[in-house]
Amino acid sequence: MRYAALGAGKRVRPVLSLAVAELCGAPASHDAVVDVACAIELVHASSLVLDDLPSMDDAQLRRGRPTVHRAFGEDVAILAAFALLNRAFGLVAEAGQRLGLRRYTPEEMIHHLAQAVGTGGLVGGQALDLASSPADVDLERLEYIHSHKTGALFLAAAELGAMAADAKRKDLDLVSRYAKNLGLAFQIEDDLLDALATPAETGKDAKQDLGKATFVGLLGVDGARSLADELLAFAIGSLTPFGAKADALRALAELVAAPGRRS
Ligand code: GRG
Repeated sequence: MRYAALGAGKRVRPVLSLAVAELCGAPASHDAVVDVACAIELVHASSLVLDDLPSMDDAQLRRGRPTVHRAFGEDVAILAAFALLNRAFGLVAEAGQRLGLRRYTPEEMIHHLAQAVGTGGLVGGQALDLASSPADVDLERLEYIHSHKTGALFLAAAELGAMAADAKRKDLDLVSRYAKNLGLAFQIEDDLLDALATPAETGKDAKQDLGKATFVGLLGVDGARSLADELLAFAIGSLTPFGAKADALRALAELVAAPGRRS
């Protein structure tokens, strides 16, 4: 579990949670707010372990070192993934109680996380991805797959960050719109990296997406970049009502755009 959770990842999702919590008025250093952000990262770590399994992507390398099943065996990898997921739900339940919010209950926070993980989120996106051969996948289906497989956890990161700050419902809606667009743009940048970067740069297997439908495969490098730009512009547009208070989220969108901008 520690190997899966503490490797050299970018921590984009918990940073998103913390930046949203801060924007909505909670100190990002508050223990319970940090726990909520960590729960999001634990779900992400769990999803990477499962995604890498031989029956899924059969990946050898993750975060610059052997994948969990290669280091510890497939049996341990599966157990670690379940345990990380359980710990995530436990953390949200405990943090939700400690926060004692006015607008949201711990059950509501747990429900949002469950939505993100289940058939309407990561599991659903992954299942459709596994069931699709590249020839069946048009842009609409690809967007569906990745707004679930990748986007749903970005959405939950923002929602739970806002809830942890007891945000007004209208602010929750605005940051949700930001996060949905950011999540899909992040996936497109990930496709660009898979196509353009080396394993030394990504810490992952070379051309892991070969033989799969991707945004780069469907739109080409330039088309994928312009779709990512469009989504990031929508994301940033949702932040207008917050003014300068949302600068950290604007900076995060710029960071997400950076890796796929190589020639
Ligand atoms: C039950 C949690 C659970 C999942 C089951 C396996 C699965 C369903 C879904 C796979 C979801 C997945 C791994 C999507 C890929 C998302 C993605 C772009 C991962 C790379 O994220 P980065 O770049 O990785 O943030 P680091 O290593 O930086 O954290």
